[in-house]
Amino acid sequence: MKPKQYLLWMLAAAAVSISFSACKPKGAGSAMAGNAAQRTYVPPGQYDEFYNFVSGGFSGQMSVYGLPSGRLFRVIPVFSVDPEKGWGFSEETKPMLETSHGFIPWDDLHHIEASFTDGMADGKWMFANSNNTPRLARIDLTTYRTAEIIEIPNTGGNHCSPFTTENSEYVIAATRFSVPPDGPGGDVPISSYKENFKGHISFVSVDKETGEFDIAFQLKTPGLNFDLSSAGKGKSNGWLFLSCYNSEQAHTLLEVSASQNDKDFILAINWKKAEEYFKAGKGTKQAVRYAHNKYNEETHSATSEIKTDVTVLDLADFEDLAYLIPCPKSPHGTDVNPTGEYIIGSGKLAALIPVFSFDKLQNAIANKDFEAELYSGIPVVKYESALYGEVEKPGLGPLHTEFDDKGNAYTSFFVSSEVVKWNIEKLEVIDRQPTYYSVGHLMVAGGNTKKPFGKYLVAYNKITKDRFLPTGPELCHAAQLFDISGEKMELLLDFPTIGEPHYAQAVPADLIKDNSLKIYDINANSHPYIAKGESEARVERNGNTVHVYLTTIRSHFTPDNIEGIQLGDEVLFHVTNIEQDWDMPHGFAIKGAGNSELLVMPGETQTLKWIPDRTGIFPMYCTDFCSALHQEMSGYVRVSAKGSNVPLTFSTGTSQAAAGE
Ligand code: K7E
Ligand code: CUA
Repeated sequence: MKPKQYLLWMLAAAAVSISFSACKPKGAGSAMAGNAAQRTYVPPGQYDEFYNFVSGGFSGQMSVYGLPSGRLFRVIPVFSVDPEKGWGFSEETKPMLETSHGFIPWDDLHHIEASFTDGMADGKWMFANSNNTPRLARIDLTTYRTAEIIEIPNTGGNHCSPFTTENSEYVIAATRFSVPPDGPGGDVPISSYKENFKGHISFVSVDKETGEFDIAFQLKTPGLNFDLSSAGKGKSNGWLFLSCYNSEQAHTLLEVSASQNDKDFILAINWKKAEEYFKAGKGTKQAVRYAHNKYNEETHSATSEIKTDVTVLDLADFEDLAYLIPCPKSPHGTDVNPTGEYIIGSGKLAALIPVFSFDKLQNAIANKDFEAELYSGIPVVKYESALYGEVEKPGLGPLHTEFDDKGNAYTSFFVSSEVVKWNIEKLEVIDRQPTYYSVGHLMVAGGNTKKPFGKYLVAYNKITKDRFLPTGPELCHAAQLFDISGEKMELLLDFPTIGEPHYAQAVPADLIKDNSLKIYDINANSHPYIAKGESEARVERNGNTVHVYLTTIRSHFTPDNIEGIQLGDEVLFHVTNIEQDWDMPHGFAIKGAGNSELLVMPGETQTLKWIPDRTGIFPMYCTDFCSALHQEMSGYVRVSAKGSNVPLTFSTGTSQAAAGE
């Protein structure tokens, strides 16, 4: 965009933002279904039709809602600590947040994508990205917990991630900010961007049975900013399409300097070919450092390991891996339709939507129908040669597109604050509905799979002023549910969300609800500090470390009286919940502890570290209302001066036992 055009666009954007703060978008209310309440009402005791897994943005969490009710079921800490669950506070979960930079208890989670089998969500896992310190997470849909986090080397901001291939062969993660590759060579002038800054696209393999991640290989690219991507499906399976902005390779004031070119690119990668090269031993091993963290369900403990190399294939060394497709005006989303034939680009500053054809792209590549080579050797396919057609005047500022089961696409428009339904083959707009306000991502149930369910669309909106009761300077972000089963979209429901929602997935409840874990089998618990029953509960001193093997069952701790702790001790409460009933967690907290509670599931062991800072009596108690006598579920710890002659003892009821040395 020329600077003048840019100015015009800014003015247009400003006008829209003024108008929506002054009055509701045109047609407000008209698209609201008259019987909306009935259609979203899930009567008490009944289940929702879909699970909706929604990114929590800068809260670092993923939240789980029901559709169509919008009811919130669970918040899952992913790149965050969560005092409600003790996640990141218990000794067992801390390693999940280790990185090559040390312990990092926060990140910015933008995208959630399901594990796929044959292009359909298989209900095993959800994958999530972190946008700041580059990481990829796998969330287990039996425990609704984060099972694994892997750090991504050579990457500066893991925004273009995670995108799953048709059979979850790989979860793909690409860098948002190109940066010099990891290692000592990174100390270069920022102005040397064009020579020294590179992009990397990581192919993280997923074990079919366990889901375990491994970085198979990376592709090194010219210094571009990758925004989003979609793996091909059906006929385009084996290809990957990534939107890139900053084709200008600017390194300052990107708002203007990265908006100069009329067109940026979609980078099309033949990943099956890249995989062949990798398997044939091509590429070079680079020394890097990245953390790989796994949670073990049997030891109930996470481990963190630093890995030290990665195989990199440089696109400059291969002729047939990558092609650039010109795409108007700073593309954001790039989305592949259910048949795999159409690739939809969304230029953030564009007033049209380009639809590319996979068949035409293949022909153009076969015929070398290129307009140029850029960045030392990547062919640029002619725009017209890859283009199926353009949707004219769809709205302002397209961001993301999802699909239904009837050949229609739904695109979110940030600037004009609406969702637009259009027919892919005819390139015609069918319907448009305002959102309140400034929609980012949108999601159709199954909308990124080979067979969308197509019943519901959810818009995830950035601004909610005047939609909910005010709560100070910060208002909630929100989701809006539309019924898309008819010709016109109908607004059914607004519901607030946790953090800032970006992408989301919806999975039919029937596919996963019966897989939900009810308890951990205590006989399979191999935590090194388990007490399998009250008879194994005890206190042991090892120098200045005191291990408390503590059990919980309705409604007492064993032991519940402990004496002989001294100042200077580090006390580790290893709490085993010996219940074997569903929905029977117990909590644990002690006065002055510098972390959160523990919330321990039936059959699980978790450890709270406590370093007392003064002498006296310290109450401990169960934090989860577990029975009528929950309030009685408590105990005392006595702390004496260092070197005191109070013996180490523990008891429950009247039996007073001397603690083991
Ligand atoms: Cu929110 Cu996917 Cu980070 Cu668009 S991105 S809105
Ligand atoms: Cu156990 Cu309350």
